[in-house]
Amino acid sequence: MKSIISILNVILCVLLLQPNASAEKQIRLEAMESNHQFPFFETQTAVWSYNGQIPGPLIRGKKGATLVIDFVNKLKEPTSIHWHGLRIDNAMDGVPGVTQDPVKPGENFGYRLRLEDAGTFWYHPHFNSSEQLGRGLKGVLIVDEVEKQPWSRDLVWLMDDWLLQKDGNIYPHFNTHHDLMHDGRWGNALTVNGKFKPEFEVKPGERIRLRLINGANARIFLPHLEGLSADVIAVDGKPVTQIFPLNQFELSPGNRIDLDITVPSNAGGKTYTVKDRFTRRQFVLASLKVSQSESVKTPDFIPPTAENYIPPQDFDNIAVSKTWDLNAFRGGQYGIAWAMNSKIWPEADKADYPLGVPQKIKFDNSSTRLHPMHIHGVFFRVLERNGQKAEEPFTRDTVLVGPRESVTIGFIPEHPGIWLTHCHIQSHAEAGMMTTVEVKK
Ligand SMILES: [Cu+2]
Repeated sequence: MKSIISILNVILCVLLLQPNASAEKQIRLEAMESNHQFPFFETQTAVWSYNGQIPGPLIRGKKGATLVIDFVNKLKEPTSIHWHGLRIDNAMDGVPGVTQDPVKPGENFGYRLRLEDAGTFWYHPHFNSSEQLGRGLKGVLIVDEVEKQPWSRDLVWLMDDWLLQKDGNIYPHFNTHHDLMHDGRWGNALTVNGKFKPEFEVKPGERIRLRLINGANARIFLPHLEGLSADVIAVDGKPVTQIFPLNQFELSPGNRIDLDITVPSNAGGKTYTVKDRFTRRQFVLASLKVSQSESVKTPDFIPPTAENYIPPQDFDNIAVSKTWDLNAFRGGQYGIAWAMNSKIWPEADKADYPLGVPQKIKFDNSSTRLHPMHIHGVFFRVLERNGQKAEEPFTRDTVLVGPRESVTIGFIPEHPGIWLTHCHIQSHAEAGMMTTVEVKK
């Protein structure tokens, strides 16, 4: 009898330990006012955060699982949470006025997210976004592959910048004339995971998956790893179709890249810095400090690629179904309006498409400013830049459209609903640069 019980116990333990991909995971998120210690100041800085943490809690779930998020708004103004890059049920997309009502102070909202794609995603509000993101509301969401990959280490770096005053407070004016005349609100303090130039200890021989997320309001990052080579294995939460070396990859607000880095086995005691080279003035973002310990065995494997995901040739015989001209005019609630086809949100020039039919869209930037254009709920492929064929071996959910540049993208509408489409420079979006793509069943 005893042995039967112990066998049953073993079976029960195995069942409990068995990773269940379709499981539900409960998470509670509270948007609140809190404090954060920046190293530059003696006093703490008042911020808005999720659960009192800067950045917000790292949320992880396995592909196929469902995250059940009990969200509470403890701010003094309405808010919402958008799950950037996740292809989910439209009602869970977190866009007030489009997919849900704003979550008022003191109210709750239940988000139910079925994790369809493994990769690097993030979350942030979609209400008064310039201010709410600028005060700190953001966090990373990682969807793990069902088959665990043998990385020595998985590092997550949420890159951000803060506009801080000399007294340590956040500069309290948002969507200013200056921000709108330029490329939005650029901060004066760059952080990785809320820290200034953090050091990450690694071991010689380790193979690291480094996930870079640009959570800034407007700043573009051009990460450069000094003395280390890296391969890009995923862009915007989707494996690339062909792995390529990291050279000049511009991460605009919203973009993510996953890098494959091997620490040389003889690098014990070395420190590798990671710099941002987008502006003329280079900034150190963070560094990898290699311990003096013995070299570990470097895992030998090839990260998965997404070979057949919306191949560019699928769009060869398709005409552009929508062109959005991106430009500004005088007017709107801030005096300068950022428009798509001369219309500002909510008076937008929208698009609608039948489910499953490949579409081509063109963003025509007739302004001299930057516009990282993001479409909710889809991965798209860049097909052309300024009429020239683009050769990007990956798909995206956000593409930087440079001054006077035109970018043609292709995608297949796979999820019904109304999906917001906007510039990810928060103040441009707040000043009108938003519209929707409706996918009809
Ligand atoms: Cu813009």
